[in-house]
Amino acid sequence: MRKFFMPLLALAILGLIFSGCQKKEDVIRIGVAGPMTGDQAKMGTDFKNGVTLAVEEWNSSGGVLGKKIAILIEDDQHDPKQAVSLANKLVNAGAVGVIGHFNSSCSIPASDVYNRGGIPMLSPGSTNPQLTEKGYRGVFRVCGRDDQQGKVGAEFVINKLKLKKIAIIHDKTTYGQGLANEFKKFVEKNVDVVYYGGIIQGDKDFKTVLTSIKEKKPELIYFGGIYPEAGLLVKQAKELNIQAPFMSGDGTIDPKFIEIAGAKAAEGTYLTFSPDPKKIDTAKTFIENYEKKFGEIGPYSVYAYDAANVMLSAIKEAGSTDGKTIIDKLHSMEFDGAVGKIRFDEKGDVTVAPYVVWITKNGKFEEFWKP
Ligand code: ABU
Repeated sequence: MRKFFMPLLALAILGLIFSGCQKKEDVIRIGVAGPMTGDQAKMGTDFKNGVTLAVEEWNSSGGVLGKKIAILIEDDQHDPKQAVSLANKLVNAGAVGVIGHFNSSCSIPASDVYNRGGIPMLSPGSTNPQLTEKGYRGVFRVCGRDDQQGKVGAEFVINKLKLKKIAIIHDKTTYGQGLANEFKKFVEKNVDVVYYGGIIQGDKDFKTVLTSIKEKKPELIYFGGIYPEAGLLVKQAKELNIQAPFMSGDGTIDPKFIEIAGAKAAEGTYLTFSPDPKKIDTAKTFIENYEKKFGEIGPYSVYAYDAANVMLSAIKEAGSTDGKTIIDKLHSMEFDGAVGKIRFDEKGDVTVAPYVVWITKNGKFEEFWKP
């Protein structure tokens, strides 16, 4: 009896192992990394939703290279150490490419890991120039850069608002301070910067710094940072009866900013960001499908969606999941994104990155000025 069952049992175990291995190799894994929890979770959720929609569309038409696509979602909590740790986890889990991260302070150190692992990373939202200045061939972004964004902000203050006296605050992060510095570099040729200083990301009370700024009587307060602190700054400025409007960048343009500041205090805030996807014909189907599934699009939903489609199109065209082959395709191809044609330069930046100025009006954001 034993003689009969033992070989059968061994065969069954082998079969199970074999089918398990087959299953593992039958999917192509794409990582998605960003702040999925905590005070910036809205941005990570927009990434996750955009990539999910793209992957579901690919999977419903057969996947890529005859395999289904699986998403590995990782939460960096906008912490650089956590970003490096999960980047290693994604490489070890066999991700063939990563869509992420959001924060430049996470994308930059994580890019070292992806570069060593030989896989491409495509950030939908990290705008600090340093990300693509390290010479890593596999690092790309589908958004613009803060040297472009800071310049447009400065042109707006000089040419449209014609201001003479402004204050600049930043959150001391790679992104926030970097953007504030780019803006300052361009604006101070024509405008007197009467205050320049940092706050701590995560702090809740900014009344001391705002009181110092009020005494200098600036005509506008520029903030380099993200919406949780931007919302509190604007709210507390209003409580201190500061009349000067605020201006900020792409880290602030989220409905959460208006929610935190309150619609009344947020009214009239200027923000630099890319043009409204609702005015772009090629984004129409994406917006309809996204809103049916997840509700209103966030600022980075479309960029995460485009980043995933770019990555998967490169894999399809490469006919391979080999990192170097995908990276070569990413450099040589032109992609049809929801926001328009996407092509990368030799650094991994998009060749076209328009920035415009938006304004907060009646609890919503609307496009206001083009350079
Ligand atoms: N660019 C928006 C904020 C994210 C970052 O670059 O850190």
